[in-house]
Amino acid sequence: MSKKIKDFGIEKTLKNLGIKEENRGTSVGGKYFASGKTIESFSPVDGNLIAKIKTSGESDYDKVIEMAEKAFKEFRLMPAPKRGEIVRQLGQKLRQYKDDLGKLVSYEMGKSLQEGLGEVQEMIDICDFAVGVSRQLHGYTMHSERPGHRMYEQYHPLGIVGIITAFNFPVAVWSWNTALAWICGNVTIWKPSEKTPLCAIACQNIMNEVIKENNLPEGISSVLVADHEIGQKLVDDKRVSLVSFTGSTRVGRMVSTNVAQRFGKSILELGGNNAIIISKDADIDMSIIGAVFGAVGTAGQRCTSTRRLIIHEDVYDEVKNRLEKAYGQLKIGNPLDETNHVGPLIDMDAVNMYQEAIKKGKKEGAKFIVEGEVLKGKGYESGCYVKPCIAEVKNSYEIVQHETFAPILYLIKYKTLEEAIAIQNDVPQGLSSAIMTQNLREAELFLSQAGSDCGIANVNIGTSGAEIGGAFGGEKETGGGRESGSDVWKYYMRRQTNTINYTAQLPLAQGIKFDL
Ligand code: UN1
Repeated sequence: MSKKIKDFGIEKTLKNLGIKEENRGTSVGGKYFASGKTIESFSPVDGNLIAKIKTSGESDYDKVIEMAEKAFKEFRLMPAPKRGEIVRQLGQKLRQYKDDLGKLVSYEMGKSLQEGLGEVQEMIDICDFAVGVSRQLHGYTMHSERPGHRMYEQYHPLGIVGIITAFNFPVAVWSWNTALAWICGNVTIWKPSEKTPLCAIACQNIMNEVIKENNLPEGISSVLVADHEIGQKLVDDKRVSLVSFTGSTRVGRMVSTNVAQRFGKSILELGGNNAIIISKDADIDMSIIGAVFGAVGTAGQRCTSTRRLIIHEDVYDEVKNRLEKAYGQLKIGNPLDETNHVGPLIDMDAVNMYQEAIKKGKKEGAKFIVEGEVLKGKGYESGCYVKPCIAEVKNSYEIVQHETFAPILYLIKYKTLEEAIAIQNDVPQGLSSAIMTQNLREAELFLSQAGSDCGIANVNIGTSGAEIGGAFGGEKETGGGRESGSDVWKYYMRRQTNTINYTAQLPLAQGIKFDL
């Protein structure tokens, strides 16, 4: 390993997280399956190879599923609050490993250390949340129309939950799914992004400790380190009751069709194209901070990143000038250094997409007020560092209608709030949205049924940084799925309506007579 990695202390981090040469791959409990090819994980921070990882082949896949099926038969019988206790222990372990895991997230994915730690905090928070929910998996009771009958509904676990996650939240999204899936009595198989396999292996190692200490069946949680072909098997597999997929709309469309074809369930968290409306009644200081963090945080690689600013004509020039100034002060560099605001993109493919988007935008007429560029020179050796940029556009430009996972911010001018809301909604995606205003009428209209059509709508907050307590997800091409808080647990269970007759007669519903 190179000296640079040693400087980051990444070797020690890997060691602390139990990542060794022999366990870098698919793991079910403490067992490893690695008959597939070897992949490499490079850090976008400095371009160095962090480690080689063994993937799973087809024969491994079936073993993983079989172990999960076996584990489910046992785990579903454990009372839900006891399963909650297991999740509580996972939360405790995550507290213990927070620093190391946060650092690995930052180094392997490229987000800032603060955001890496924040991601682990989200994992801890969802565990705490799920522990409480494990005692509240309740259904309704209804009054039967028949005398001497009782009617109620209850929720049962589904079985195997397949979790397919993206590189940008390499650990948190898994935990949102797993913590809830578990308290509901399911077992999980996680297919992480091939771009961030070490983060997943680290999580599984932490999980393995919980499994071992509680004598749980190994198959209740596994990480399947494999290519997209094995991912496809998971999607097509009838034994997988629910597929929770986070990724692009393009892939999500295929996942959803394939899962529906076999009548499986799916949760989809796909692309966003999030806007902040900045009203003439906005607190401009707050708006600038919200917009800049939303656009350049995680180098614009959150589903919830701010992609569009829809600005009232009266404050347009002021906002534009202040943004230009703020962008001039941004420090771009190593995300492990807390003084930097913007880290690298995940890889060269992402850099190419950033460049393509700028090119396309210019062709369509976008006027760049802060130009983008790929940074070169000292500290930028990985080739993944790009300059956040800002362009004045029309909402109808094709490039503006697309989600580009990069720090490109589009400015659009508006006159009336109705027009601003129409612009905000006039994209295929529907994840997150926000309005900056101190005017109650505007805020309420934005939140009303005539307002934002997104799954998340905020007032005086940016588009990113959702808390785990609310249901997270979006409408339209974002896929309609919901994850984490509120009553999202219901997605991970099957509903059963039960009617019990405690009389000696058999009256039929709807007054139907059937005498023999
Ligand atoms: C994502 O970008 O995939 O709201 C998830 C946020 C985070 C989650 C983002 N809590 O920015």
